[in-house]
Amino acid sequence: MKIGLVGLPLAGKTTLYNLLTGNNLETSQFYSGKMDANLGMAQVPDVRADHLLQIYKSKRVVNAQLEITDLPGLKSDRLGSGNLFLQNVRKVDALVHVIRAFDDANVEHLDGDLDPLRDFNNLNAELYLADLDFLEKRIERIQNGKKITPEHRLEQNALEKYLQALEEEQPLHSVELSEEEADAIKHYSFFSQVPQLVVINTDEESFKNRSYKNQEELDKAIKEQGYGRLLLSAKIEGEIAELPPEDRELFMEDLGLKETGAYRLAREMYALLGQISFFTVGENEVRVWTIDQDLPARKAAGKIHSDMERGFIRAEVVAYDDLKEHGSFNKCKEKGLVRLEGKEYPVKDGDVITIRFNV
Ligand SMILES: Nc1nc2c(ncn2[C@@H]2O[C@H](COP(=O)(O)OP(=O)(O)OP(=O)(O)O)[C@@H](O)[C@H]2O)c(=O)[nH]1
Ligand SMILES: [Mg+2]
Repeated sequence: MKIGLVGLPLAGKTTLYNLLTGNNLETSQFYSGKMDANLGMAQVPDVRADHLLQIYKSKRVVNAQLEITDLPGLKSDRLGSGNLFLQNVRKVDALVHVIRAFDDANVEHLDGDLDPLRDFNNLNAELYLADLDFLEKRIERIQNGKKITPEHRLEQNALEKYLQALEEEQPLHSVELSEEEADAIKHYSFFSQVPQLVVINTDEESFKNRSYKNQEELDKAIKEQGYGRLLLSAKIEGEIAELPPEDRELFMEDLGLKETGAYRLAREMYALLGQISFFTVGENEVRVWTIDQDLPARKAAGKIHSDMERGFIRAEVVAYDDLKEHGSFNKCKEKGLVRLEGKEYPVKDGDVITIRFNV
C-alpha cells in the first residue's frame, strides 16, 4: 500500500513521517522551500502478531508495511501550479492529509494564524481545481469531436454532473449517476476521490481535551468528503517513541492513550481502504498479510505464493481471538474451533491460516 503525506507547509508531515518510518530527518520551524519528497517504509504494528509469536514460539514477526512518501508542503498561494504535487498524488493509494492544529509561536505559519478549517479547504482546493480542469477539458473535447457516439453522450452527461457538483463545492461521491453513466466514466480517477485520512496534528493540551480549533466545522467538512479522521500529536508521539518501553505506558496513560499513534494511524487507514490482515504462522515466523476485506481464501493464498493459489485444496483456519482465549492451537482444535474452509471462504480479519495445496 502506498501512502502520500500531504498538507500545507509546516503542518508536521516530516515529523509524522519520522514517527512512522523510524527515520530521523530534519524538521524545521521555518519554511525551507525544499521541493523533494522523502520515501520510506513503515512497519504496520499489530499487537496480535506479537502475541501469536508467543503462542507459536516462532522466532520473529514479519509485519505488513506501508510505503510512505512525505511530500513537500503545498503553499496556499501556489494553488493551481502544483503539477509535481499532483503527479505524486497520482502515484499513491491514499493520502494522509496532515492539518496543523497545534499552537506553537515558535513554528512559522505561512498563512498568518492557526486555522485548521481554512488549511483543510486550501489543500483540497488544489485537488478540486485539478478535477475541474480535467472535466472542462474532457467535456470540451467530446463536444468538439467529429462524431459523438451514444457512449460519448453518456460520458458527457456524467462528466457534466460531476462538473456541476464541483462548481457547487459538493463531493463527487454525492453525485447520482445512472448505471450506464457510471460505466462510461469508470476508467477515470479523480484527485478529490483519492481516499484521505485527515490527521489533526494537535498540541498536548488540545490533544488531552480532544478538542481543537474549528472542530465542529472541520469534522463536518471531513465527513462530507467521505474522508477518515485521526487526532494525534506528531511531536508528542515522536517523543514517546524515543522513551524506553517501560516509561511509555505512563506517558500514554497521561494522554488517555491505549495505543501508539502509528498503530492508530494504520488501523484507520485499513478501515478507510477496506483492508484486513490475516496471519500465517510457523517455527520461523509469524507473518502478517494485508488483503481486501472478504477476499476468497484461494485468492488470499495467492498473496503468499502463486503455487498455493493454483494448487489450492483447503484452508485450515482458526480465529486469532479464539487462540488468544484458549492459549494454543491444540486447545482450539479440541474445542472444534479449527475449521477447514474451501476456496470461496471470505477471509476474516484476524484469521490464522494454513493453506493446504498440491502442485
Ligand atoms: N508544538 C508542536 N510542534 C510540532 C508538532 N508537529 C510538528 N511540529 C513542529 O513543526 C515544525 C514543522 O514540522 P515538519 O514536520 O517539518 O513540517 P512539514 O509539514 O514537514 O513542513 P514542510 O516540509 O516545510 O512542508 C517543526 O519544528 C516541528 O517540530 C506538534 O504536534 N506540536
Ligand atoms: Mg517536511
